[in-house]
Amino acid sequence: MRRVPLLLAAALSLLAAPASAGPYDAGFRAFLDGTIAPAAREAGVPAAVIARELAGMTPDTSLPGLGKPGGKGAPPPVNYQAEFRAPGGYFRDSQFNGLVAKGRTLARRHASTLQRIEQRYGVPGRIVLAIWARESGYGAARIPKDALRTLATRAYMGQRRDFFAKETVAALQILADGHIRRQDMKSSWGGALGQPQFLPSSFLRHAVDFDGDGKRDIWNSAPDTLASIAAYLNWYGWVKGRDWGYEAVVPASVSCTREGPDRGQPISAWTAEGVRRVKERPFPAHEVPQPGFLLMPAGRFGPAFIATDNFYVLKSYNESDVYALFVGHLADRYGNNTGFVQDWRPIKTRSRGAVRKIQLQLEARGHDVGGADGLIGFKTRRSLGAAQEKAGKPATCWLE
Ligand SMILES: [Ca+2]
Repeated sequence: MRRVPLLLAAALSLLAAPASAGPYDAGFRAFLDGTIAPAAREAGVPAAVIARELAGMTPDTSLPGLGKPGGKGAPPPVNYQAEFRAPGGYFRDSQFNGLVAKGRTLARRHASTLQRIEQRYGVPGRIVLAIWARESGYGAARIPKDALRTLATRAYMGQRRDFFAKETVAALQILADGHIRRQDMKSSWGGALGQPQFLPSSFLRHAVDFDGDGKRDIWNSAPDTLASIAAYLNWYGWVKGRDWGYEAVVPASVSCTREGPDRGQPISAWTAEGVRRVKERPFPAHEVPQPGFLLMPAGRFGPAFIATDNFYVLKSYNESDVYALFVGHLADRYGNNTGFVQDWRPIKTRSRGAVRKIQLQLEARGHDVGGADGLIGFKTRRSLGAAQEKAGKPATCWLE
């Protein structure tokens, strides 16, 4: 390998010297010293750790979603030009086949660990594996960022600054506790840590040392990662012995406006109204008296489901219905790798801005759309359906 000529090396080091400091470096320094460091001291992080970890830190202005620093600048607006993706786009067979094959291999490799995890936390191994897959490709995804710098930059000049200031302090606590070396504490661009993609506060509450080396290492240890995911779901109320949900056929007599976690009833009541499981399979006997919830992510244009409470526990990981359904469906596919029985039919999509406009119109007419954010959640779907019914049309619970 050729050595860099000495003169060139000197010129390069000049480029990196403070003479070429970024426009926000001084303000960021003042923010670290005046806001983050005192908060960290108050949280019990030793002064030596704070000084060591914050020394020489500059903001990472390459992160997306940053605004002007200093607390006054408005955060960058949501990109309302972006197309809202139809749910069916997330469920192509091609996306699942690779994940299923790799997941089966990993299920065998970690069989005894997953068994012990299920015994302790009540969460089935296939659910834990599916979240691992979704969050980091079973740990194979590149997680590129210096977590502390990413979080501190967001706290200084991103959206939700107070939230990220607390997460920055939590990240310092993780370092102070010695779970991971700074250079190995990697995050996504959003500041989510390691293979299960925990924010630092979630790490402090939920991360588990399951391989017994004294460190909660969700960056390098598969047992720690898997147990941490299960501990998280357990804490959010995973109901032991219940599944996440079942694909179901919903007759026209049961309105799609009855979707949602606040409109549940015993599964036996749904079946009494004519809701059936696909392929004429019965619901498992132990589930029948338990609560079930209608779930129709594409309204009448796609598969329908009777979800259990555990579906909403999956949503504690990520509040999107499509996310939770992806995890549940992948967990099912480790078995026989078959797709949904009902098709995702072609469906109307609009920009987030256009969806938001429709949501504001629905709100003006007294509907609850769960906040006009340009995304189509269950409250928006059933409000669309209610407006259709009021207009004397059959409800599709989707955009017209
Ligand atoms: Ca460990």
